[in-house]
Order: sequence, then structure tokens, then C-alpha cells
Amino acid sequence: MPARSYTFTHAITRAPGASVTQGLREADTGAPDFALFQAHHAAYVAALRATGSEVTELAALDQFPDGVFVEDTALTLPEGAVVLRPGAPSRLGEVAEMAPVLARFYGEISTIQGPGYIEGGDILTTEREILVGRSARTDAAGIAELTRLVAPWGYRVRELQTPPGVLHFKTDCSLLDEDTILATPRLAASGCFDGYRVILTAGGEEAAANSIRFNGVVLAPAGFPRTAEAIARAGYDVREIPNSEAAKLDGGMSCLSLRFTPPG
Ligand code: CIR
Repeated sequence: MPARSYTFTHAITRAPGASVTQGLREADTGAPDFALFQAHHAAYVAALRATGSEVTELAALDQFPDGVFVEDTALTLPEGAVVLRPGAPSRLGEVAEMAPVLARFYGEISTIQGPGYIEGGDILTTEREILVGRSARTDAAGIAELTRLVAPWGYRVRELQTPPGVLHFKTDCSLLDEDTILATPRLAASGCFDGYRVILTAGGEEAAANSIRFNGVVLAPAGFPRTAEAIARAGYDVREIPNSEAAKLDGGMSCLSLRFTPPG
């Protein structure tokens, strides 16, 4: 049986809209260039497709500047999909756009009702558990509701802390295989990955931590050569994807897709 935490037959992405230049950002390093963002996004989608996966590309939503970061709207597991509740007020409405799309693949879907909040960027699903980092976007009530929703499917949720000043838990880590996590030294130092093998990002290359294992490849943001080399040396097939524009909005490889294998 292939590993459910990184083997996927499907993915969903959303094209960036022109309003992506107004997307949320922790620090303003300038607006992303829209045309370049589109080109980078196309390279990302092509890399997903090259693994044989079926990628559903949704149309841009100009009313949601951060709509391209579809990961934050849902948690997609083989047993079912959970529509989340983003903690960023400007992003709450994105979930109503995603729910009917997921219903096409899953039939019935579960929904975080609130009052808590939880964004997909704070959720790392491994082969043995679901790790969720509390952050400025994800609170204890949101995590508790998710825990209740996935319990019948046999998942254990472990609540952790996203490092202060870091947008999402997965800003600082990604799953490479059943036993291996790529993480920044600052997150790994918390001990939250004890029991896993950890590959650390190189000094000054913390942004490389938001990579994704997708079927046979690891998609990593381009521009972090020592970390890419460390991942390759560990035996993974690394594909570097240009990400300079999404990075201006604190976005990396995971944010840009929902990855899943529909039931049945
Ligand atoms: C935001 O602040 O919500 C977006 N600018 C970036 C979202 C990145 N999403 C993710 O890491 N899953």
C-alpha cells in the first residue's frame, strides 16, 4: 500500500489573480510581479502533473488576493476532506469557493464550524499522526474541532506551537517520507520531531523548509542550493521551482496546492 501521506492521485490549484499583488504579508518586501507569479505557478502545476497526478486548476478569484494559497482552505485525507476556517478575516470567504470543488471528489465533506480557527499551513500530516501548530491563524479551539472530526478515521492529532513570528507551522517544515521531516533548526530544536529523522535547512536557507514531497519528487523553492543538495544527498529527487513572488507573500510549495487521493 503506497504511503498515504505523500502519494497522491490528485491535486487542486488555483490560478493567481491580478489582485495577488495585494496579498497578505508579514513584512513588506515589495508587491509580487503578477506575470512572474503566473509563470512560477505554471512551473509548479507542471511539476505536479509530471508525476502523473491529475491536477484541477481552478480559475483565479480576484476578490481574494490570497486565493492562490489553496492549502489553507482544507485538509484532504484519504478518508474524507475537512473544510477549514482561516484565521485571517480576508481569507474566510475562500472556503465557500473550495467546498463544492471538494464535494465533487469526496461526496460529503466535513466543515470546521468555529468559533475556533485553523489554516492548512499549520497542519502537517505524516504517516503516523497529524501535527498542528498553534499560530496567529490557528487556535486551540480550531485544533480541538479538527481533532474531533478526524478521530473516527483513526487519526491522532498532536498540538504543537508554531515558532513566534513564523506564519505557519509548515513555513518551517515538510514531510519527506514516512520517517523523515525537513525542518528549520529553530523548529526542530523544540523537540517536536523526536522519533523522526530530521534533515535541517542550511543556515540562512530557512525558507527552503516549505517544500513538498509529492509522489516521487520533492518540490523545493529555488534559490536554496545547500538545502537542495542536502535533500538530494539523502536520496530524494529534488525539483527546484522558482518561488520569489509567492515568497513575498510568505507562500511556499505547500501553500499552492491541495494534494489528495479521493476515496473509492
Ligand atoms: C497569507 O498570509 O495567508 C498568505 N499571504 C500566505 C499563505 C501561505 N499559506 C501556507 O503557507 N499554507
